[in-house]
Amino acid sequence: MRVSARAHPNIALVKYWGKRDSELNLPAVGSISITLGDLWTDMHIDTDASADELTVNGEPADSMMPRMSAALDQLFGADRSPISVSSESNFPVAAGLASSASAFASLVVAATAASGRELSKDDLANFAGSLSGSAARSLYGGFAELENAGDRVAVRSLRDTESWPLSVVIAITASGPKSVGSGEAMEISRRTSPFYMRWVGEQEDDLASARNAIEEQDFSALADITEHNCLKMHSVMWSSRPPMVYWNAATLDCMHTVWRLRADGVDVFFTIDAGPQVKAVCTPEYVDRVRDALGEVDGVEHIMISGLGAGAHLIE
Ligand code: 2P0
Repeated sequence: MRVSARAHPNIALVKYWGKRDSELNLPAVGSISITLGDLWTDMHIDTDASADELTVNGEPADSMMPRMSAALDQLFGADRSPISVSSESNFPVAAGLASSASAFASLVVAATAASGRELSKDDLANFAGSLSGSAARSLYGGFAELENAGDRVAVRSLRDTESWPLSVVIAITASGPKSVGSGEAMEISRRTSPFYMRWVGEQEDDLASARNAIEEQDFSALADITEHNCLKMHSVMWSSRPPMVYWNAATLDCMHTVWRLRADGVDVFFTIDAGPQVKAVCTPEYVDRVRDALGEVDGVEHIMISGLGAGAHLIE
């Protein structure tokens, strides 16, 4: 039997960085994200396999195998038959574009259906989050908030895709995999950054500001809190030992380009994750202008554009 699901990556506006329980993979802080509609991962689960296998865009992906096998054991039981898992994405994986979010969100939706079990959306989000923290948010479309709720997370929709249709222009400044994976990097920050506790302590205020800006559809307030929260997260990374600097020269040039555009009256702001890509969020009327400006920055290899999109779902 073959079951398939599609999930979209999400970009955090208020970010998750740090775990309060690394065993259960529970985040130290809540987060708010937007789900991208034009980038996707399709996950296929085949239950008539002769051995467990995992391929990503046609290539074996052994590093993801332990997390995937553990997830399948939870659903099908440890004495299950072999399962073949294959995925395709239309964007680069492991380069700071939240590919683990769309991979694990689509995996839990497809594998749960293949196992014949029915889980609530809340349980699916917790299951996805236990595999990769950001994946819990990709169960939801539009604007989503992830909150800590005891020994679980609670994810909810703050606003749907249609009621505030923002666009995201992604400047790819390096397409290789990142040097330190997010999970490991967060632990280094928790142990060594002198700013880590301050980061955790201020997150509730940042979440409240972003929630309010989204509710009021206040672009300028959302720009302000998103850039502040992003740069605060990177300050934690930079002040870790060893330091984690995911940016390159083009990353910084893109930031200045976004600020110049905004000074010229363009509704645009940036955010940057654990990688060198710059995600510029703008209103749809400014997409061409933002794309052209970022495309001219030295070192930008290519540009991807996405609107907002739906949560993870089964496909034919
Ligand atoms: C986020 N990131 O909120 C933040 C911002 C990267 C920077 O969530 O260890 O792959 O699997 O729970 O979800 C990337 O981390 O980490 C991430 P794990 P994940 O989008």
